[in-house]
Amino acid sequence: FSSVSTLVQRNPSFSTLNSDDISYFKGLLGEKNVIQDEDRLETVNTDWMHKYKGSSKLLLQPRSTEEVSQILRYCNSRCLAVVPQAGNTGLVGGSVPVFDEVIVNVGSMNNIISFDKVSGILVCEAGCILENLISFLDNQGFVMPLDLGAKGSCQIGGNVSTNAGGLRLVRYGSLHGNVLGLEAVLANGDVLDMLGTLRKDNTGYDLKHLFIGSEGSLGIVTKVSILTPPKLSSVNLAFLACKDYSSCQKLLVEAKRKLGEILSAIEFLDDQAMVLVLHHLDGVRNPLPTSMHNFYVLIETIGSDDSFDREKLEAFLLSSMEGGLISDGVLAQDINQLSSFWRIREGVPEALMKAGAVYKYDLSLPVEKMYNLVNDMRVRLGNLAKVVGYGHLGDGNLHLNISAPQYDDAILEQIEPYVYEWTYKHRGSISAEHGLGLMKANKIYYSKTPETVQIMASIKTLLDPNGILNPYKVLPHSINP
Ligand code: FAD
Ligand code: 2HG
Ligand code: ZN
Repeated sequence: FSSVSTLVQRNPSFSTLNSDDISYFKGLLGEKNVIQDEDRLETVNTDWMHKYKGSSKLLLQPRSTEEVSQILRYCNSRCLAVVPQAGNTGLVGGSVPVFDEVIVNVGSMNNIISFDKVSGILVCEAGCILENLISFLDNQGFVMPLDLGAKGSCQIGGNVSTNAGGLRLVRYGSLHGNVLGLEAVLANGDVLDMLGTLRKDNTGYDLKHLFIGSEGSLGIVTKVSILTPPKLSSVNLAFLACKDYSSCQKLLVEAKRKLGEILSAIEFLDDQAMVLVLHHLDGVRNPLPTSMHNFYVLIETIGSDDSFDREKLEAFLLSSMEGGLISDGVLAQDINQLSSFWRIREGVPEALMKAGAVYKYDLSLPVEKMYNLVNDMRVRLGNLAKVVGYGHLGDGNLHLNISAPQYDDAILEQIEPYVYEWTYKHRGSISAEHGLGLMKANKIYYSKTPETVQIMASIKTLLDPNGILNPYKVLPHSINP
């Protein structure tokens, strides 16, 4: 486990749990929603990467906004620190306690409240699992504007709280655009009802945006309303090979120009990522097996006219092949092939997990320079570790992952602060879509000015004066002890 928690001191103003607290929670939620079982606690204290580990003694599972409100009101009055946790698939150490914070998971609040088939507006509780929402909408003839590899476990409340990006952001835009409203419970138990379903509402400050991407530091999200686009009948996916990164980038520019209105995803992975996927994931094979290529790009289109879309995509692929941007490629012939191609891209994080220790960096960078960082890192690290590059090409979002047999300070010293300085120098973001969590709370100044961070801290103090919500995360420890 990371020694990261040794860098942070437990805030002495927080209380520790006592038997009266447990009795109160049992009275409020019933015995079975107050979890003290050691095995269960071991799981919820540990993050997806098995890199961050807390020592919470209590997991609470409320079933209603009112229960969330009572929990927070009580915790605030007792100065008990709280970590909101959803699917626990976060990758920055934000969803697990650092010390003994009480874990609150709204996973039992998983009802769909309403779905309007005319507007496509879905209103649901925050504990709904993303994949379940995708299936529900599919049956209704609609799609979620958000899709990501962790869909089987992550909850919409977790997605909203991290402002998750994912595979279709290039088409549908971010949750700041798609979330029309939400309900959140503040640290003092007050319920903020901002659960609007309007496309347009300019009545003053749009406070819901504070909760989108605030990683549980300002309140617990309990309900969400989200705009969902209609499902279109024609989906095509090409799995392509490129000889160098410059070809991937040119392919992106061409795809935006020539496939614009039907382009729904454009993702890439390098040969190192492909090697790991083929080695560590069962049943995965390379769709372009004749030789290994340096880069692979997935281009997906979604449209309403099958023959038109297919023709358009085929013409694009042919001209890209003739222009030398693509060295090989294959189009998915059926739904099974389509999901097997996606499995390769979505499986990269899992393959890296199986390969050993992993250092993850999730960066927004100018797309034309993005891969230079991967090359620079390879030079810096030599034989110490494997450097893998993949991500959301269409969004300028690089996932730089560094894989090693085990965590090693000598490796970390080669990576940090170099990676953050590189990103700062290119005016990028040190967190494109995963958030800051515990991992990057102290690194915020690489991407935000001191004046901006100060306003963030003032908002935190206004909404959570005792600092009980997800302490040690998001804001730097100097101003968020
Ligand atoms: P958690 O991990 O449980 O929590 C995340 C943060 O939100 C924590 O800070 C937590 O305190 C807070 N939180 C959770 N629920 C609430 C709530 N109800 N109210 C307030 N705060 C809350 N991310 C992307 O952006 N794009 C991707 O493509 C992507 N792919 C992934 C693929 C894999 C295989 C994995 C493991 C992760 C991936 N992620 C991706 C990261 C992660 O899945 C997302 O950040 C996701 O949105 C987290 O949701 P969760 O339900 O697991 O939340
Ligand atoms: C993805 O796009 C996720 O696969 C995870 O955002 C990235 O693990 C990572 O670094
Ligand atoms: Zn991603």
